[in-house]
Amino acid sequence: MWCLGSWVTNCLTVLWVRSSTISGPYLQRLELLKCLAIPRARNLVTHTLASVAFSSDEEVVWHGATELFKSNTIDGVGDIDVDDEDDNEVNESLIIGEMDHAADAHRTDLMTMTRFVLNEQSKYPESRGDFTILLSHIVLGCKFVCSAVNKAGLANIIGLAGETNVQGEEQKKLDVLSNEVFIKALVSSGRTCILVSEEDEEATFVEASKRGRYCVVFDPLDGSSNIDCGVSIGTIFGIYMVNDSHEPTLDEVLQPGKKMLAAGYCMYGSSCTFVLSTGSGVHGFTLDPSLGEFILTHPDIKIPKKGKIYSVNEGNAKNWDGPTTKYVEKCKFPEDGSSPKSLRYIGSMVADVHRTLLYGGVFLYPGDKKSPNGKLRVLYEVFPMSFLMEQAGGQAFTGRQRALDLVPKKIHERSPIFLGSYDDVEEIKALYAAEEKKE
Ligand code: FDP
Repeated sequence: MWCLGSWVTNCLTVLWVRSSTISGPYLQRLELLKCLAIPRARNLVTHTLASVAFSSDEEVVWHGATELFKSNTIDGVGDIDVDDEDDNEVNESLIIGEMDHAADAHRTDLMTMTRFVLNEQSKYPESRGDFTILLSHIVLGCKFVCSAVNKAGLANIIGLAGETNVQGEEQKKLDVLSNEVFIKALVSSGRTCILVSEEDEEATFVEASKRGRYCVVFDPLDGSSNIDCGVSIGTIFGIYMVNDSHEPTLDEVLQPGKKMLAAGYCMYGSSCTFVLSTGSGVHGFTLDPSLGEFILTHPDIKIPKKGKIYSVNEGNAKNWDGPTTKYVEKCKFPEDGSSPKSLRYIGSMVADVHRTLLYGGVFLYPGDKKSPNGKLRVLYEVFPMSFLMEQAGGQAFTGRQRALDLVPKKIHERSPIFLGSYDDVEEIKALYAAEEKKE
């Protein structure tokens, strides 16, 4: 007799592991558990993993897991005996009710993000699975933020938190929440050393007992001026590896973007999309809300070599320099008889870059007379997006140099940026080169 209640208890026992001790094989085992066709039990496993990952305190984890177990038991999961005739009816409708979707019938071999990264990891026998663990914590943060963004209007968490961030911008509640979630998830992964967040003036140095080899630079909720009107926003991140995790210094993150090991973003839009590069191409995953898993939907994204769209805040045009002005003029009035480019500007970097990556064209946030360094931050906006563009076959340029060659001097430094299709950025580079010759 197989009792589902004890099966769930077994799952919880398996999950009774501190997040810092989760290893690659352990994640594989979890994947297996989650793939089992018992939706409620699978959700329980997923949620329990979330509580494990968010706390490094064993008491808190155990208490959280027990509470979760209890609350899931109340609606009839924990005590269903599959072999008991009376319970069978409930159980079958429970399972069949949740599985009876045409789409589910076709889903037979799902490439989840964890599976994808584990596959990649298996190419490097010396790999200890640390990166996979780190990524699973970033993904967890993104799922949490995605859920919070979706519920924002309902839960009344939209609105000002009454604080300003280091850029002098008003902070929204969702920004604060997202930042806390990511900091906690990253620290509790036991794999990070230094964290740089757009929301925090100073970098976070992880205490020695929880320290790992990675530095994560991130903007937990980019495009926050769009929160209140429901426009797509996102999380952007880049990952470096430290040389010395015993005595880490800020120099570990003040590195050129080309030294990043991985970069990506998660877009909270009409669907939740996670785009990742670990240095061998760019891959896109879409969150399947019914599974709670990111599924590979856009393998090996390549940006079109030339695009038909330009994306810029034209409201700043009066302050632009010569090459930017000339380029935008050429987009509207091409001299070679070709059709003008279309203008698309959302004002949310993740959404504008995502469209550029898929449809081609160019996204620019240039410097101008008022703000010579533009608006976008080098470490957690310019670098990750430039890394992705190059990995997808495009280019990223600052107006002076390849964006990924830039060496930041401060963690919140800004830089002008022109990124997108190879040929379009080439045109912009030619205009800046011509300007330089004149000087
Ligand atoms: P936001 O101010 O809404 O947080 O750097 C943040 C950013 O958005 C980017 O996401 C976006 O591309 C840019 O600023 C938009 O700036 P403008 O409003 O000046 O166009």
